[in-house]
Amino acid sequence: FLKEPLTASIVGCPFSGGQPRPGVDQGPIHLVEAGLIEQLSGLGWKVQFDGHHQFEEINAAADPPIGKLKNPRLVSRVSEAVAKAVGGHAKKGELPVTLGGDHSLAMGTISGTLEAYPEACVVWIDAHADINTVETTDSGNIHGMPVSFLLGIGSAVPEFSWVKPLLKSERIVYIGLRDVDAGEKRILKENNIKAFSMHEVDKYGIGKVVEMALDHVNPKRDRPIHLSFDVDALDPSVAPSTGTPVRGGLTFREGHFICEEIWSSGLLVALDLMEVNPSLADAASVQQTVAIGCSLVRSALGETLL
Ligand code: 5AB
Ligand code: MN
Ligand code: MN
Ligand code: MN
Repeated sequence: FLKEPLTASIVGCPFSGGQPRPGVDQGPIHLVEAGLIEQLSGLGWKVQFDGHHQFEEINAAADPPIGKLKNPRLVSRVSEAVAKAVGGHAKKGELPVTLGGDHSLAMGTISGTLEAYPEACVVWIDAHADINTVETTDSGNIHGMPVSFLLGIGSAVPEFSWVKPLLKSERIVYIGLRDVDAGEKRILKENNIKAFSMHEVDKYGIGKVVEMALDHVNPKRDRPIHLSFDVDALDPSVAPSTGTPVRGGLTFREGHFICEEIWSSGLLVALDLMEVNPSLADAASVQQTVAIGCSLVRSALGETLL
């Protein structure tokens, strides 16, 4: 699906409005400063990056909650801008690499991908399902909700009417889950959404899990793949600097293996690397998390061990 010369378009999204912890907006800046662009060039990619996105600002007074949802107008407008950016790159046959920022941004990135590739499927790597609806969310943090908006489940929020329910429930698969809210568990069951939790990773091994995951969303291995990777899928000992760490996560190798396999499929059309928060944890932990963010992206873009 990608055009030659292979071109990675970096969509830097310094955005934290989908959750309450400051600092996740610095994630993309740290990833780029750590040398990500040069590293991808080194792998042979043509890399386009013309600076991080400057998002419109809406102050808190002008953006009161809608129901429980926090910063709804800001999250909606930022994601809409991201959808346009990602969709534009995808339509040109470039690979959009979105650097978050919090995971509410995936509402935008996946909308953009599906606009360019209606048949695309989503592989969502996360400790969390991010599928709360207006009805089920407890926190009101929209980074825990993007998947429900993409599927069109839960009551519609007029502010988000630009998000088209373009994602079908059989076109998304999860790997790494271990902190799923009760309401989310119900939604996953009711909608027959395939999910491989850490239990399945332990039971079958990551190799078999990735194979089963792709068999589900991409049985003929002919659909474009959008990979949305939340660094909190990794164990906190591996990637400590993130807003909602949960113990018992993917190892360093398991995380990279997923990226390597998706690249090997030849079907990757969009990548998100989300929830790196350089203001959480000590300097060494930050450096470690940022370095792992970069190496996950490299693995997804074809870096091999041999
Ligand atoms: B993340 C929680 N389910 O809705 C909620 O980091 C956590 O993008 C969401 O995966 C975590 O607030 C969102 C409790
Ligand atoms: Mn997430
Ligand atoms: Mn998460
Ligand atoms: Mn988060």
